[in-house]
Amino acid sequence: MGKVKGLLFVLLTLLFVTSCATDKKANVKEEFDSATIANEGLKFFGEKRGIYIGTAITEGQLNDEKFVEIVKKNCNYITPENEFKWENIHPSRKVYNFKKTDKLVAFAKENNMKIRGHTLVWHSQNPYWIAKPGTTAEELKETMKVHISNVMTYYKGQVNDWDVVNEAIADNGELRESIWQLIIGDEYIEHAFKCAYEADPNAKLYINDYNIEDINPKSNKLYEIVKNLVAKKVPIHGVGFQFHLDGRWEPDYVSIRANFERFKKLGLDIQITELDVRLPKNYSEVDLNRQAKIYGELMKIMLEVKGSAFIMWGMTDKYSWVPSFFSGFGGALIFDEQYNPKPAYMKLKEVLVKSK
Ligand code: 9MR
Repeated sequence: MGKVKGLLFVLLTLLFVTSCATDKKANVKEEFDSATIANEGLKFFGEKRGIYIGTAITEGQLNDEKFVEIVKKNCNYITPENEFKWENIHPSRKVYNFKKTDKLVAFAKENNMKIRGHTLVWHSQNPYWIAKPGTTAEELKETMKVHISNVMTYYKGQVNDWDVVNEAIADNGELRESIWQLIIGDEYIEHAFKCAYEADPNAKLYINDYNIEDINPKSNKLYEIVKNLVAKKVPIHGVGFQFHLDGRWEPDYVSIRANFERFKKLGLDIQITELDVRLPKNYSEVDLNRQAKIYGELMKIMLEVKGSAFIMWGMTDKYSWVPSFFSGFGGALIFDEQYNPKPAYMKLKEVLVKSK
C-alpha cells in the first residue's frame, strides 16, 4: 500500500510540475502578442519592466514632427540637452531665461513624460559673471545657492530629477579643478546638494559623470565622494552614469554590474543618463551588431540592478553631438539619420520583451 501511495505521489507531483511548466510557457507566449511587439515602442515595454526610457532633446527639435513622433512612441522621459545649463537659463545675474525650458517642460507634461534638470553645477557652459578674480568662497557659494534655489523653485513639482553636480571628477581620478572647486574647495559638492534639497525637498538629486561606468580610478573616486556624502547624511539620491561609449569594442559588463551594485548598496538609485555608442562613420554590419549587443547588455544589467532610467543622448543619428566632437565617428544612436530603426533598437525591444 505504502509503495502504491508513494508511486501515486510521485506521479501527481510530476503531473503538477509538468502542468506548471506548460502554464508558464503559455504565459510567456501570451504576455505580448506579435502585433503588440511589432507596433509598440520601447516605452510600452519599459513601463512593464519598471524602467523609464529616455532621450536627450532640444527645444528646436520639438519642431521636427517625425522626430517628435519617435520620441512620443518610445520615451517617457526626456533630458533637455542644453537648455537647463547655466549660461542658457541664467545668462546674467538678474536674468533668467525660462522660455525654452518652459516649452520642454510643457511637452513632457502633455505627453506624461518625466523630465530631468540637466544640470545645476558644472565646470562647463557657465557665464563669465559667475566669478571674477577676487571672488570669495562665500560669494560663490551664495551665487550657487541663489541659482539652484531660483531654478528649482520655478520648476518645483514639474521637474523631479536633477543633475545637481555634473562631471566633478577629472579624467585622472582627482577632483576636477573647476571654478567651484578652485574657489570654494572640495565641499562645493556638499553645498550644492544641500541647496538643492532646501529648494525642493521632494526632488531626486543626482551626481552625474562620464567614464565612471565600470570600476576604475575615476569611479573609485566618485564612490569615495558619494560614500562620504551618504555617511554625512547629505541629501543625495542617485548616480547618473553617462555612458558615452566607443562602440569599436564591448565594455566590461561584469565590472559595470559590480560598479552599479556597490553604489546601490549605499542606498542610491542607478540611472544611465546619456548613453550613446559611437562607431566609425563608415561602419559595417558587424559594427552595428556589436553596437546592438552593447545597448542590449546594458539594458539587461539595468533591469537586473533595478535601475530607474535608461536615457540615451538622442534618438537619431541626425541629431547627435558625436560627429562634431569625435572626428570620423558617428552612428551612435538607435535610429539612423533617416529615422530608420537600427539593430540596437530591435535589440533593446527584444531584451525588454523577453526579460520578465
Ligand atoms: O550634447 C551637448 C552638446 O550639444 C553641447 O554642445 C555640449 C557642450 O558642452 O554638451 C553636450 O552634452 C554633454 C552633457 O551636457 C554632459 N555630458 C557630456 C555631453 C556630451 O558632451
